[in-house]
Amino acid sequence: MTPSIFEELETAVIEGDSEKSEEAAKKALESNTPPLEAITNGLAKGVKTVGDRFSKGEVFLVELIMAGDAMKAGMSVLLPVIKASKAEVETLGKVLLGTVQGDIHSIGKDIVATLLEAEGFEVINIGEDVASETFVDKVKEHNPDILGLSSLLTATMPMQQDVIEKLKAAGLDGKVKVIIGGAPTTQEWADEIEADGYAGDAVSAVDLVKRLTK
Ligand code: B1M
Repeated sequence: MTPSIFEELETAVIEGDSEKSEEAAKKALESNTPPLEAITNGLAKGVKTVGDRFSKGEVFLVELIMAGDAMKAGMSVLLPVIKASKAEVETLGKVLLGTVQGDIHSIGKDIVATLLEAEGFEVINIGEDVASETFVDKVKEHNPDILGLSSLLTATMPMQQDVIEKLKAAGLDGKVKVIIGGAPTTQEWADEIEADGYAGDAVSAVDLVKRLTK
């Protein structure tokens, strides 16, 4: 049986094959598959499978790296299309986004950034492994409506709290709303660290930002 386009995307990431991933992403667009569906039902499933195998000790770090690269290769085809899909004239608000210190996971954050841009927000994506002090400095510099903190490692979740505490110490609480996300984070964690919101995926992150900027 011919594999579906989602299976092709998923397999390309599981195999850590960046070229195949890019080709499958182009094929998805040619067959009018919505790009976000290609990411969530294809690429992201593949990277999750490899992540699960990694945590069971079935694959090594090199496979994890290759899967991440293959996911990014597919996304490099799909994200620009999402971004271009809804060109808003008016900016709905400004969002500063980054992954906290000690954490280099970028993929989920970059999807959040692209969806927000597609919905008409100005997004300043300051990257990964961002020191808490840098978040504070960037908030002062750009004066965003929302600060988004991504964390994919249990070990780096406390850095989300650290940023919030440093914002308070700098007298910036109340001036910017802080939202958190990333696989190990939860609403309970957001409540505990007094973040203004939590989102479990990129679509709910957009809903949350819209709610908070209304
Ligand atoms: Co790493 N890694 N990794 N990794 N990695 C995880 C996170 C892990 C769960 C794998 C596992 O063991 N099963 C595990 C963390 C365990 C834990 O702490 N709970 C892990 C580990 C241990 C590590 C290393 C420590 C491995 C090592 O070196 N021994 C190391 C850490 C490096 C570091 O950061 N200091 C490491 C490295 C890497 C790579 C570099 C190889 C690569 C990242 C490449 C890159 O991002 N440029 C990588 C990858 C690819 C993964 C997995 C497989 C996939 C992550 C991903 O991109 N998912 C991951 C396993 C997994 O998640 N199942 C894993 C797809 C993405 C679309 O989903 O990121 O969850 P996600 O984003 C979602 C939501 O979470 C949400 O929206 C996104 C889209 O819907 N979201 C937000 C994310 N940020 C948000 C922010 C928001 C709102 C929503 O508001 C601000």
